[in-house]
Amino acid sequence: MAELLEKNKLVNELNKLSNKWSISDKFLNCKYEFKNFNEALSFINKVGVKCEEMDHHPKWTNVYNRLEIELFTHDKDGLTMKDFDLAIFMDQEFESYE
Ligand code: H2B
Repeated sequence: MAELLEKNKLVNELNKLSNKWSISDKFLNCKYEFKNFNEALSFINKVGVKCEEMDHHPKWTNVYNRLEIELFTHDKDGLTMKDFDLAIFMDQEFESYE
């Protein structure tokens, strides 16, 4: 089971992500913007498969071409490497939508 990350480790991991990510309270947040709804939906479907494989599920809100994501490890009530591993995967996937 992934462990809660300490403050200095959080900053270190955040620096590895695109600048679309930020940490607020105990959540890792991101806003992606796509060309249109279809692209956003395609991203959600692709990343959704990975989430299921990882057994780690985001809270996300889609409005047309925008996708707001909140990552958090419920079992630990905070952020763990699972959140950052998923965030890196999302950033890599997003590159093909830019
Ligand atoms: N997703 C997220 N984001 N955090 C969790 O702690 C979590 C999850 N736990 N998906 C998983 C499912 C857990 O409830 C199951 C039983 O493995």
